Amino acid sequence: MVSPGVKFHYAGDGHNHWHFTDFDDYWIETLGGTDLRSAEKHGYCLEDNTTWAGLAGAAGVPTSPVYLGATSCGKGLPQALTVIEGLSRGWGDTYPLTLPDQAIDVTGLPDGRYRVGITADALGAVVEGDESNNTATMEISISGNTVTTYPATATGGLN
Ligand SMILES: [Ca+2]
Ligand SMILES: [Ca+2]
Ligand SMILES: [Cu+2]
Repeated sequence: MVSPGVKFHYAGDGHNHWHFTDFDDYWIETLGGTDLRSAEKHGYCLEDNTTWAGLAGAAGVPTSPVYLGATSCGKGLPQALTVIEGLSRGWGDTYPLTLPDQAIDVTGLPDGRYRVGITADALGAVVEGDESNNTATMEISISGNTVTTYPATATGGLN
């Protein structure tokens, strides 16, 4: 499907490659749904680095990665006129916690139970076959410097 609203920007802040702009939005909220804090990172160099078992072997799911950050995303090419990056069906792009800029600052939030959520394509640039499955949430509890996670209550993804 064609998505003319999709934008990319060159991230020179140590990434030195092109990011898919506003790919997602993620936040922490009260269990009653009141937003507390939002994330800062919304742009990514997308790559296929994680298989999703639920679609393994399904039609249109490549058995090996198609898009890899090392060979796509226009690394070191701020003047590029064409950039190819993406996520294949059945693949995800997992970000280890060591990658910078992903944190949600919870300074000042009291110990307790909260919900974290993420919405893919929150601004609606990507035209999808199903626009209703883009949000996932899970509950956590914060106690001092310890965060405990509880099973996810929804599934999500761009498709
Ligand atoms: Ca969409
Ligand atoms: Ca979707
Ligand atoms: Cu990057």
